[in-house]
Amino acid sequence: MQVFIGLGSNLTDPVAQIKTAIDDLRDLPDTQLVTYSSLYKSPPMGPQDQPDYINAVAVLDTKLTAHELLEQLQNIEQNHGRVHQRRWGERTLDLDILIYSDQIVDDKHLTVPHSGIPTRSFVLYPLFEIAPDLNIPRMGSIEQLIKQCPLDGLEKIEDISV
Ligand code: ROI
Repeated sequence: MQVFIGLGSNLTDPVAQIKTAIDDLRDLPDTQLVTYSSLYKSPPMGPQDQPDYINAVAVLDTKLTAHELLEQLQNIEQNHGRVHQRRWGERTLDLDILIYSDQIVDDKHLTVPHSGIPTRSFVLYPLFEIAPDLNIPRMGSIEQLIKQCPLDGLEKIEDISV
């Protein structure tokens, strides 16, 4: 299954958090890391009294189910000493399943495709970089979505290659 993962961090050396999280994705069982985007810097969505975020998007090819993958991602977040105190507040590492093949999931643990995709430049632009022809279930083409989403201060900061 082709899966897109959103990565975000704004605490404890965010660039290192994202790079090591990408290595952790590489080590997941029954999973291959296919590719990942550049790193992007973005002002916080939510309370403004928190540091800027580093964001990226990775693509996996996995045999794990969406819920098995969610559990693995939560383990990685915990291993990064995730702190997450207030709603929409700062975090060491956030790993979200953005898209899981063509599946629709909506239960108390997981909503896929991720409901924030259409309004979050820090998701859409890295996604467009690695999958410009993507069609997102129930949301439409990335090309159309990105036309309706301003950059909101998003900046590409560094190219890192696989
Ligand atoms: N804001 C930005 N810029 N990047 C994020 O990854 C991010 N993640 C979040 C909230 C708190 C909504 N804001 C964010 O979870």
